Amino acid sequence: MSVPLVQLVDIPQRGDARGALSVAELGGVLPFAVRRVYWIHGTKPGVSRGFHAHKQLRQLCVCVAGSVRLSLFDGRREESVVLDSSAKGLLIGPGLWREMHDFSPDCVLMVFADAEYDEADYIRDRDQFIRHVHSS
Ligand code: T46
Repeated sequence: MSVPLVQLVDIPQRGDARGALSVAELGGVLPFAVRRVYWIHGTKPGVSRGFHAHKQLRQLCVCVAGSVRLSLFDGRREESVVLDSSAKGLLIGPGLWREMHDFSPDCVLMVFADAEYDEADYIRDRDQFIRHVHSS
């Protein structure tokens, strides 16, 4: 049986009567040490993002406000998931073409990454990505 492309993890909720608190820590929900955090927000209406894959990078995506649909493609299969809760994280490993669609106006997508930004780790051409996965 094939492994699902969409790997969702439950983010521990430590809120109390005062409000919510969500935790992502190494050894908990994070399977890697974080070297970079970025967040995607203010995406204009109708705009889609992503359209690339990474050769090595591992990431955990958490939609901390609003919603967004992520689609993942491994060169053969495509799966899609709507992220609309800060209690769920999406783990994305290397070798997956990702696209982000249907951003709500208030969407804030926080991304924890296991490496610093490196443009050389990106494959931004879909045909090149397909060749890359079929040759490895
Ligand atoms: C990913 C998806 C989910 C930097 O200078 N440093 C950074 O850490 C990042 C992430 C981007 N940039 C620059 C590179 C571009 O000039 O910011 C600009 C926008 O980046 P990009 O077009 O790659 O953004 P998205 O939203 O299409 O993709 C991002 C991540 O780049 C990518 O790793 O997996 O979010």
